[in-house]
Amino acid sequence: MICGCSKPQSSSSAAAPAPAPAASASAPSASDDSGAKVVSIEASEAMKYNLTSFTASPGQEIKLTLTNTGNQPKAAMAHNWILLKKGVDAAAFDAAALTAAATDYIPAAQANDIIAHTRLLGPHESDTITFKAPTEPGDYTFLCSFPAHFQVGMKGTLTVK
Ligand SMILES: [Cu+2]
Repeated sequence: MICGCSKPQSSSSAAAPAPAPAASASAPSASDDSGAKVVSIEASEAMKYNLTSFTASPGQEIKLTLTNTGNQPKAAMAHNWILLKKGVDAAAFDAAALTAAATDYIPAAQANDIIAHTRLLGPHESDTITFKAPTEPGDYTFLCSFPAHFQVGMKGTLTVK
């Protein structure tokens, strides 16, 4: 239709009630608005994760943040978080990662062993990734592949159930 009207369609600018502020700012480890499971993990200079096990439903979306709480330079002490597929030999994966410094200790030949991973974090850096939990119930190992960290226990388990 042709509309010569000059009157701008008052598109609810000022009159519109402000949308209710999202009441979801809290809820630290539950779910966000999309139903994703929110997980926050700290990686310390003690070469440990502060969270070594958590659960998810099959196929659930997971929003995971890894934070490196340490002060040491990245070359000496960095951390990542790598979730391996079921049945992958974590020790063998970690051994392969040792030679993958050029790719931040993510071994290219083992890319198929990985469900999800963060980037390698220097001091006080953090990274947030979103991925879907496996659909098959069971235990899935996660680890830090920076040299020696897995061997001293920088690992944990995601249980899908
Ligand atoms: Cu580490």
